[in-house]
Amino acid sequence: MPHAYLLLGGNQGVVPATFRTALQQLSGNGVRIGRLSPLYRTEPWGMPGADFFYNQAVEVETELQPHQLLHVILSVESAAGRKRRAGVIEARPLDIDILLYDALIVDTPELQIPHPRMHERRFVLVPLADIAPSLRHPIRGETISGLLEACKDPLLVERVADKGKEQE
Ligand code: PH2
Ligand code: MG
Ligand code: MG
Repeated sequence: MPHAYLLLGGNQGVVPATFRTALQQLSGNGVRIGRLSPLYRTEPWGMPGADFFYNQAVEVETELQPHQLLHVILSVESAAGRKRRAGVIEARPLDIDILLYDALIVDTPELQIPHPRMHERRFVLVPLADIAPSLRHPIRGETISGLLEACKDPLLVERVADKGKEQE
């Protein structure tokens, strides 16, 4: 079965609980949940003054094709109360990004895989390196731990607890 890696993010509401609900909804919709990184609190990237985020990386297995997976993800995001406004990055209860899908490269207006900015962001690479350090980026040819070592992002990424089972 194809393997994909997702990044959960959010900076509005009780985010750890939102992540748990999201994982249940994904697994009820053809997405088998594999390894989970610890949960991290992360400084907002490209959103000066915004609230800190929680981020968590998730390994999944699914027979859904990338665009079908995106469709499921968008419905889980909107069930969590996510509203989207075109062209604005704003606070959100839940964002689920497809980082990698096997070694596939997808480049369409609505979906790009690998996630085009993943290698620039410690809030992606730190949790992803916890569950897939030796996975190779299909375009850059580098491993996730190699990308993390080379990453110049100075923003804070702080581990809060294992597996999303922390106190809230
Ligand atoms: N997501 C963004 C923009 N900035 N910063 C952090 N720390 N975590 C995120 O998940 C995040 C972000 C766009 O989706
Ligand atoms: Mg995102
Ligand atoms: Mg997104």
